[in-house]
Amino acid sequence: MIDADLIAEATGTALAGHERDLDHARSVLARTGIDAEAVASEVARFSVAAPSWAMGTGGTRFGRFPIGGEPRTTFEKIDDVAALNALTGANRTISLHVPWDDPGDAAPLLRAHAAERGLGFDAMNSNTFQDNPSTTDHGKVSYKFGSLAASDPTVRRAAIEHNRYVVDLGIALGSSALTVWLADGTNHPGQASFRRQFERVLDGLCEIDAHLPDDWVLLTEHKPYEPAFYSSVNADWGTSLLLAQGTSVRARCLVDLGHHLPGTNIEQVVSRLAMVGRLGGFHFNDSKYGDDDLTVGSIDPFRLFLVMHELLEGTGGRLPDLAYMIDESHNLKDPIEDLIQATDAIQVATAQALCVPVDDLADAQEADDPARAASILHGAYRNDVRPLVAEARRRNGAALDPLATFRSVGYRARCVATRGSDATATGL
Ligand code: RM4
Ligand code: MN
Ligand code: MN
Repeated sequence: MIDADLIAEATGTALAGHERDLDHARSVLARTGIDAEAVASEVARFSVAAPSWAMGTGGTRFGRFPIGGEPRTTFEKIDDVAALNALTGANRTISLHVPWDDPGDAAPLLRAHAAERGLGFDAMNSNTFQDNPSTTDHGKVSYKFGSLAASDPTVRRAAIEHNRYVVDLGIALGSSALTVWLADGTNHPGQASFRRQFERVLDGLCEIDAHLPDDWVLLTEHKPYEPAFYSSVNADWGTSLLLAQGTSVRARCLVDLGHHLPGTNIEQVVSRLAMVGRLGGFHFNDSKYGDDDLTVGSIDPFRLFLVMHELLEGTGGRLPDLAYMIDESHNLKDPIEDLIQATDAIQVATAQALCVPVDDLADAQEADDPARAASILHGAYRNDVRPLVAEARRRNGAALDPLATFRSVGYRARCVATRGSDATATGL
């Protein structure tokens, strides 16, 4: 654990400087009619889930370079998320991927372990893209030729049963959403019928949705390619929307920022899905080329700002209640350090988006004045909102400078000492 006293001590030393920065930010924003208080309190309210499968170092098919002291169990992953949340105050939930993190009968214990640390469970994720040991519970099958879209009915049945099992686990954990990302697709033209694959996936999703409690939501996550390289069944937001609409009134689409072909206008995708009431969740990351799973906001922070701006459209300055999660792969950085930076980047982009004077922007748009519209939008983006984000952390009892605090308390070194220098985590 990261002791609250250590955080308070670090805050105490930096408090005077922070208050000067905050006063300055307040007065700059006041000149554009923005209430800094409203921005700080909305950022303080926001929370984004940490993924259980990225609490260890990631890798590529060319190799993996573990850093040691990684969580060996799901319980230890929760300990790491508790440490992260102590520093950021904005990661109050964890999202599990099953069977990478399958607590089985220990679900109530895991829930208690999380609750003792002030954490809850966000959307559950089902893995039917690998041949997993736990699939033996649902019939021994191979997902080589797909899961819900497979031509073999016993494979489809196993995939449906696995998803139902994940929902039951989620009920025991206090979750209320299931995210379905499928690798189903083809590598060769002619390998399968586009139509039949889509129809089978839709049938499967309907059966899974029927198993969900009333207050749950089913989220469909699209991705254009990988591991399927010729066609993916749920390849784009249009297909994802068709699947959600065909499944049930409550099914929603989840947008992973890395799951778009280069050049796609992601903020417009977000706007469309939100407009029709079918936007349900978010996976934050950044990318240069494909599903690179890099730190969100590290490559294109302006795009992240534009996405947050679209999310805020028509909400009166309150982020919609969606399943927000960070979905990154930390190949080089310490996973907790990467998650600290990711959380900060999302908070900064949120604060910048909250600084957009929306009425002025609407006037400029209606007056067909692109120069003024651009200057309003860029003006908001160029605000230095970092003192407001630090203030949001301070109000949540978290660190003014989470990365520096993480390093100064020596958390990872303690993990290496207790878990071992060769401890690696399950997941990506
Ligand atoms: C996929 C997708 C899913 C994640 C898996 C591990 O590319 O982003 O959300 O569950 O990776
Ligand atoms: Mn994802
Ligand atoms: Mn992905």
